[in-house]
Amino acid sequence: MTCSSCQKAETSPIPAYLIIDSTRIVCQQDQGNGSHDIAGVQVFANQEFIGNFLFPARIPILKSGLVALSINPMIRINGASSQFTVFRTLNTLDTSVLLEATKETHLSAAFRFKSNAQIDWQEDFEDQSSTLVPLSRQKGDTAYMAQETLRGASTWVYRVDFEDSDTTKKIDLGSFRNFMGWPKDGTEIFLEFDIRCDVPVQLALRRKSAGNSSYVPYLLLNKTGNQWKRFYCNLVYEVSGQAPDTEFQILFSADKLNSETGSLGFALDNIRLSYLN
Ligand SMILES: [Ca+2]
Repeated sequence: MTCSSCQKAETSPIPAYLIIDSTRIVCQQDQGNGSHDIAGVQVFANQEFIGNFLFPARIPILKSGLVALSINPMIRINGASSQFTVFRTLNTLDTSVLLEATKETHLSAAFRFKSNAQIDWQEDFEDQSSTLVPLSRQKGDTAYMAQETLRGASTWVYRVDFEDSDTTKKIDLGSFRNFMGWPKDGTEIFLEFDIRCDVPVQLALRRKSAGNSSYVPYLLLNKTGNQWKRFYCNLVYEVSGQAPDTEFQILFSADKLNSETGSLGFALDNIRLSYLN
């Protein structure tokens, strides 16, 4: 006697498992540091698409023997797991591994920036200076370099504190530079940074071209409390299709309301802006 489900169980191929234990980013000078929050990988085995996997990932692959793997790093855009996308300014990792059915093969994945990756801005504040500058601030607001613990290590960060006062406090931190030459053809432009904030922080772009200037709110970052969080933003939507002479300034803005008491503020570290040329 046979039944289709039994037959299926008997003939189902048995996968090998790829386990990616760790990921890192290897940077050259002027590409920033290895800070990252790679959230998963896109995997191809012998040119066949296997899938997209969030970490921790135990990836079933129905192949055995020496298998060619191509692995793309993936990130969550705007902190949303629903926008899980390949971080295209980094190289695909091409490697070969020996796979055997039922067995686990472990891999440590190192990614590098593509040779045509342009890093327009990177800042880690380790020299205790910054090109991020307060554009508008009110009496009593302080913006300064401080040491904090991030990913278990002490590091210099850019910090803004609002002290108690009887007025609403507001600050706009801006990139000192107006960026020019960003691709307007739909190429992805990734801005990544670490942030810890007691107040919501508005990420925005100021666009300037031929005498016109506009303020474009991009993403409102919710309070993270005492936790540092790394964000990846794709600026393509506000850059694509703009006039060729458009300049962009990046702004981080925050308010402290009258009703909020105590020393509140936010801190930034490990900023990087990259795209493909
Ligand atoms: Ca730092």
